[in-house]
This record gives sequence, C-alpha cells and structure tokens, in this order.
Amino acid sequence: MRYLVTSALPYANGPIHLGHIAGAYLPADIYVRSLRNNKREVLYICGTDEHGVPITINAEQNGKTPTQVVAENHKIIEDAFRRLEMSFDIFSGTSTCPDHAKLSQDFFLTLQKNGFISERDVDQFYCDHDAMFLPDRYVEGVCPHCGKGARGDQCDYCGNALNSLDLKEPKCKICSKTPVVKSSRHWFLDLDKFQKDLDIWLKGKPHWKANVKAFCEQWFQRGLEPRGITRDISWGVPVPIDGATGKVLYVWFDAPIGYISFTIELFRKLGRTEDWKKWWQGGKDVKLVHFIGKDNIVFHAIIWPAMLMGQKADWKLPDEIPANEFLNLEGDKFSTSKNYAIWVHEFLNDFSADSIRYYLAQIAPEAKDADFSLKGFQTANNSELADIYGNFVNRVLSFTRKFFDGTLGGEVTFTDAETQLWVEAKKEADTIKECYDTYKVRDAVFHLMELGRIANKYVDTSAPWSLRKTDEKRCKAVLLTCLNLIDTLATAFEPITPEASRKVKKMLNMPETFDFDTLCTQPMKPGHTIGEPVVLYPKIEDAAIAVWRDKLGLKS
Ligand code: B3M
Ligand code: ZN
Repeated sequence: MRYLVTSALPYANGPIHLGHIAGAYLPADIYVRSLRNNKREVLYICGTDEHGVPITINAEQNGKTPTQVVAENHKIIEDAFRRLEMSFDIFSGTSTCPDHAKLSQDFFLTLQKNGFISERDVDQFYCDHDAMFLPDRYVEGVCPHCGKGARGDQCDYCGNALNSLDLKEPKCKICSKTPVVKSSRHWFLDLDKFQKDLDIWLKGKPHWKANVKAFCEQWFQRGLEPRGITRDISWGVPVPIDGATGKVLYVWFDAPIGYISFTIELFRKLGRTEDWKKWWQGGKDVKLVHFIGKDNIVFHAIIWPAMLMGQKADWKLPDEIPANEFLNLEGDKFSTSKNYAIWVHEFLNDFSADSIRYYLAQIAPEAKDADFSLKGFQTANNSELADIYGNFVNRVLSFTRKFFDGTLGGEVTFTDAETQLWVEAKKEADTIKECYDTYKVRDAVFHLMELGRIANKYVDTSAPWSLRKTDEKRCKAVLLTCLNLIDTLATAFEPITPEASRKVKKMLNMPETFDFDTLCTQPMKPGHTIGEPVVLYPKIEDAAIAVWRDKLGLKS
C-alpha cells in the first residue's frame, strides 16, 4: 500500500496562525512521519491556494497586483511551515505551478463533454464606473436581516449568509458607487447528477469520522443542486470556452486539482514525468488521505469526488478525510480581521517548533473544538517535555558521562526488573503506533508521556546513583537500559517533536533514523559510547508568556 497524503491548501491571502496548524497541517505531518518511520511509501502534497476574490480585494486595497500578494504570502507561509518542520514532498502554488491551469481546464472540459456541466445567465451587480461585474465580496450594503452593514456574501453581525442582490443600499467596494444589475453567463457543475453515486460511495465508508458523515448526509437530504463554478473576475484559471472572456473558474473548482498538478510538478522535477499516474491513477494500491478543517468538508467529501467521478477515468477518490474541528484561542475564536491570532512565523521567533507541535498535538481538535491557552502551552513544555522527557534524558546521559566516561563497557547484569520494564514499554510503544495510524494524535501524546513516566519510574526505583558504589554491573545494566529507553523515546516521539529526536540520537551517538521496528529492541549494547548531552527543553519563563498575553490583549 502507498499513501498519498494532502493538507488543505492554505489561501495565499495572509499568513497562517496556530488555528490552521492544529486542523489540517500538524495532524497530517505527524501521520506522514509515522508512515515513513514504518517504512511505507508516502507522498505528502501541499501548496498555497492562490486564486479567489479575497486575494484580488487584498491586492486592490494595498495597491498591489494579485501576483505580488500571492508571492509575498506564499513565502511567509512556506517559511513558517519549514520552520515548523512540515515535511511536504512539494509545496507549490496554484498560480505558479506550471501544470495547474491546463489540468484545471481539462477537468472542466471533460466534465462538459461527459454532460455534467450546464450553463445559464445569472443576474449580478455590475459597476459601470469600474466596468466590471462585482462578485459578492465586492458589494457592501445593509443587511436585509439585521439592518447593519454587511458584505455581499455574508453579514458579520447576524451571521446570515447573503446573496448580494438582497443587500439594501448596495455599493461597489472599489468606488463606492451604486452598481446596476446585469445578466452574465455562468457554468454550473450538475451535482444533482452525482447524488446517487456519491451516496453509494459514502455508504462504503462507515468508519469515517462522524462529523464528515453527518455533514454529507445533511447535504443529501436537502438534495444536491447544480453549483456555479465560474466567476466574473480576471484573476484565476480562464474558463476554456469561446465567449467566456473575462471569466475564470471558481477558486474551489481549481484548488483541489492542485493536489494533482503539484504531484505532476514534483515528478517532472524528479525527472520521472509519468510517475504521478502511479499515485493518482494507482487504484487500490494507493490510499488517498485528505487532511482538512471542518469548514472544508463539503468540498472534499462531495464536490471534489463528484469532479473526479465525472472525469469517467481511473482517478483515485479520497479514501480517508480526517476533518478536524476548530481551535480557539484563550476561549475566543481566532479572528484574522480583528488580528486576534497567534501567527506561526511570529510565535516561532520566541518558541521552539517542537514545543509548539507537542502542545498542539496534545490539544488537537479531533472530536470537538479545542482551546489554545498560553499557560497550557507553558505547562506542557515545562512539566512534561522538560520535566519528564528532557530531565530523564539529561540525568541518564550526564551520569553516564560523569562516572563512566560515556561508555558502559564490560559486564552488565540484567534482572526481571528489565524484562518487566520492556513488556510495559512495548505495550505503550504498540499503542503509540496504533494511535499514529488512526489519526489520534492526542492519544499518541498521552501514551508518549506514559512511556516517559515508565522510564522515570524505572530509573527512580533502580537508583543507579547508589548502585554505582555497591554493584557496578547492575548500575551499568540500569544505565544501558535507560539509554535504550531514551532511544525508543526519541524514535517514538519523532513524528511530534522531530528536532528533539534528532538531538537525542546525536547525544546517544546513534544514527539519526527513526525506524519504528527498532522500538524497544535495545540497539545499544555494552561498550557503546554516547556523545555530549545538551539541554533538550529549556523551561519557558513566565515573562515570555506574559509578553504574548499582552499582545493578545489578555489580562495578566
Ligand atoms: N484554501 C480553504 C481553507 O484554507 C481552502 C482550502 C483549499 S483545499 C483544496 O480553508
Ligand atoms: Zn465601482
């Protein structure tokens, strides 16, 4: 089995915050790393989603071109991901990937040829002054429900989704003049024609997460309807039809195709141009897993599979869609517009990727919304990573260096205590692997710390510090056992805290590999010499947390 894993393509319309990471990115990276540690063949695809109206509005408001906006944000996002150690095989973008536009147009044309696209004229606001049709977000006015100021797509006060034509006192967002209503030709994906097949397909996924299944069932009950897949703007993939000048494919039509076009780009760069087909048309040999946030369910579990089915070719359909719930921040929603957020690229200036990854994994919003708290973050680092994992590593390594010069040579005497210990450790390690395989990162974290606690308990009861004077062979057996436990901890932790794992392997003087088959196998034998210990997890001081509480405007 080969694994084709994707994370939702972040909009290149601004930086990313911790809320994004917790949903579609970190859980995917953990999964991918654990697959690699199980020696599976994996491909991990991502990149920025670079089309859509928010990007053109952003560009206009800041006197930039969409290309500039996209390039700037792509770089910020890519840097943040790199520093956070997201291990994509490729991180491309929908406006820069050389294969993307053509493939999106081919998808459209094939759907049309196969009879799944209809067209009709739609009334829309048009601004005479700016000589353009105004997509919903380009119209502002008064909400018909609550009477407050609203955008054409929704009212932020009462939360109602709107149709811009229903707005009272509509104004063009660019020039503030009153728009007129004009009709414009648009193309629709006939989702209704897929309902039966989609329903059958979804019934074959009884193990899917409840949130995904419930969501789709609701949509089926209401009945699927044709959905507009073209827009009157100039930024995007042009609609490949005569007479459709000035129209582009809707961003949600071309975005998921990015998963494929980025794969094509990757293999072309590798000089194996045809190999992408082994993944996207690889049938049952490939497992396609889309990690997303819950707001993307309809696109990945209904519209995207319909687009793939409608090609009438051998495209992979999603096998798994682990959709996560949302992360809140200190009890409130993340809000980009109110700048109530922790931006990843800024947070990484103050804290390590590992500490951030660990805490986000611990509170992962798997089954319900979760809350990020700065105090919780500090506690996770200080009382768990530093006190349990880091401290164990440090005690054992320093002691081994100090009294044995880093080499536990000669004879060692193991007893039942070690046999018992490895039975317990193996049980935890097996559970950890199982959690990784089933997208349960919260449980993985819990059991990793259990493993750390088992290690601490073992060293405390065995007390090598006093054995050194009374029974050196036992002392060395205990220390060697601890070193091997540390090796297992480093390997098991790698999907969550990769940097610390690399550091530990170096300190142990072991190769920087994390093969899960080596868990609990005690690869270090008598005579092994370790390297120099360094502090694994410095404590996070109250002052560092206070700075961030301040930034968020929270009372200290
Ligand atoms: N850019 C929306 C989002 O980030 C969208 C995902 C596209 S995945 C194909 O929520
Ligand atoms: Zn205007």
